[in-house]
Amino acid sequence: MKILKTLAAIATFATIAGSAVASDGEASPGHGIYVDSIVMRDNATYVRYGHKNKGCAILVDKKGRKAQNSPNYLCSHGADQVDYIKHGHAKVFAGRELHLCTYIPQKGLSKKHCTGLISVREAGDLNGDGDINVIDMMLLHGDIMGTGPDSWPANATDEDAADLNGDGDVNVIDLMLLLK
Ligand SMILES: [Ca+2]
Ligand SMILES: [Ca+2]
Repeated sequence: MKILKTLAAIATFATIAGSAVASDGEASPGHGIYVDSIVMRDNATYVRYGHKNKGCAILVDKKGRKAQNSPNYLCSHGADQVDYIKHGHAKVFAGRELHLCTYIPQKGLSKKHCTGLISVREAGDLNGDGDINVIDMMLLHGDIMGTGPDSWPANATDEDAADLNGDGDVNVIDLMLLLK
């Protein structure tokens, strides 16, 4: 709790932290697929996406290279799906820009049908600046206490990056994990 008090004492810097929030490229609608966030958490990459189309989606980098292999096609239909890809099967790292492209087994990858690019974020990097530091701790503390800057979260990736244990809630457990 001592750390919490320290964080509260420096909460006035929250507005400064808020101004440093980096905005990810908002994903634009693809061919029946959209992606909200790609967050690395523990030993997996979590993709929050919606899928209203036949076929599957696959993560692709901006040069058109597949960022995952075939067993990890994202095929769930319906909105707000979350799927994860174990590391080792995907060349995914924080800061990499990826998008989802339609993949139909008979036709292969369709580069014409892709979402907008979105930066891969490591859980705990709330502001997306590539580091996990005291600014992220202040943002998370402010979010939990309801005293954070209005500028955060700026997008779905910000929100998902705050959920360190991936249980769907942002609370003091996530803060404890961030402080480790
Ligand atoms: Ca950060
Ligand atoms: Ca959580």
